Amino acid sequence: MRGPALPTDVLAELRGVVGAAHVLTDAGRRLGYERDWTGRFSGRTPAVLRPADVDEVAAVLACCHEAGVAVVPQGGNTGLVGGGVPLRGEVVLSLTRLDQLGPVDPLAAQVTAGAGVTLARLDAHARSSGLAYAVDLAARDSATVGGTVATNAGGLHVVRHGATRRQLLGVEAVLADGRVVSHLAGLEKDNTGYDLAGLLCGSEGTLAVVTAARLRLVPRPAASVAALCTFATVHDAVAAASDWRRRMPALSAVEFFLEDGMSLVCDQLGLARPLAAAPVYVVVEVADRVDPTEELLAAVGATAGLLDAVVAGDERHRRELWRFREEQTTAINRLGAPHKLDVTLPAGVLGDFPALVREVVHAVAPEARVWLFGHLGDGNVHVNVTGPAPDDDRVDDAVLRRVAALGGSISAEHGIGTAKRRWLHLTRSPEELAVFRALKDALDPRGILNPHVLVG
Ligand code: 2HG
Ligand code: ZN
Repeated sequence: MRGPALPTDVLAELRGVVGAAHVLTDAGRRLGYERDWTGRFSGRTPAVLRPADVDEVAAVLACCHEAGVAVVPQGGNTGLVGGGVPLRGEVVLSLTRLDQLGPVDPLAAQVTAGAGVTLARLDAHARSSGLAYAVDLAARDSATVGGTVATNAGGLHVVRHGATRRQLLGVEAVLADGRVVSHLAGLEKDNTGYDLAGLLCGSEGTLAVVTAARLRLVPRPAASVAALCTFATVHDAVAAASDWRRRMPALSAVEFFLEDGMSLVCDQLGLARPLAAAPVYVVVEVADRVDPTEELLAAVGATAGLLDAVVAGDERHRRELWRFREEQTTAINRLGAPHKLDVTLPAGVLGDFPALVREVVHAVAPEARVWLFGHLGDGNVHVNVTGPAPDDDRVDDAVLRRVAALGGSISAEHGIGTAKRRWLHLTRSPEELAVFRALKDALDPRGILNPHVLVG
């Protein structure tokens, strides 16, 4: 099957830049780049380009800019808002071959990583110097530095270390017309004008293509201990999370899911339940230089409203407990492409949110199933809705409007992509959106970078 057309002279020039073997035009080889992980967002591309380094990225963009060819940058293709797939015939610019890792600077606790380095590889590299990369998420083996910078990815340890922007000391990036901007010295104090790295972080490939990043590393904890706790209500779990935050400076994760999610994961994976069934499950983890087991046991033991808890006795057990939380996404996806509504709520409304959101969803889609899980420690709920057709966005509309009315954000950590473009105005003022537009027009005047995403 042929994809959308690209002028023959442009295709020939691109082949000259990256080598014919790295211009994928046949349907079978394009497929994995054309469809997002959930299967909800897909399109067709005339070609997938796989440059090897920043110079090739620059030459590709110069060529596409000249020819007015739209480009979608793509990392590990693990995004969940349709921000990295060709929606209307764009060329896909895959950055996975930019996988160079610089030496860890032990004095500064920093490293420079190419856009295509996966989070798992980056963390393994940091480990050899007794350090760690703070951003971790279930898609760690595929998600890349470039993609996580472009989306300001959050993940499991935001409660302790913040999201990607907090780890970022500088970027190398290619502008729409092929010019390279690079600021990778990694000086902790560098107050010399606009923070381009901060701007490109979370810009979702609409302002420039990130090719490398200078990243902060954190001390590698000697021991991580996790417990799985159960509660009767989300209110109780929220109060526990707040209490743990106060008591345990080394708290590294507070994650929740509900009984239907536990049941789904156990059924699908054939896992035995680690605790008696309960309405709410929370994984709490503490990571420290010295074994924090006693600290965690004391904090969990003193938790008001706790129904039951199991503390992982060793590393294998800790990983087993995490599986119940980390497998939520894959288990739900097996039911059919869900509507993914990644939202943050103020702490004060989190407890009421589950009942509220079900009411909102069922008012527009009575048959829909609502799955809730996420990062309780930072108020981030992943509302997954299965049932409605992928292009029926009445549920998205109702939920996002309600979240905004409650003072929350319509995207906590996944970004806007194409999925939430229509609702960006709910959490960004007309003045802010005008600034977004001015930045886009200044940096990408021909509108070739990810044109149907975020501000597109
Ligand atoms: C997670 O926290 C990811 O597991 C995915 O952000 C969330 O599947 C989702 O909705
Ligand atoms: Zn998440």
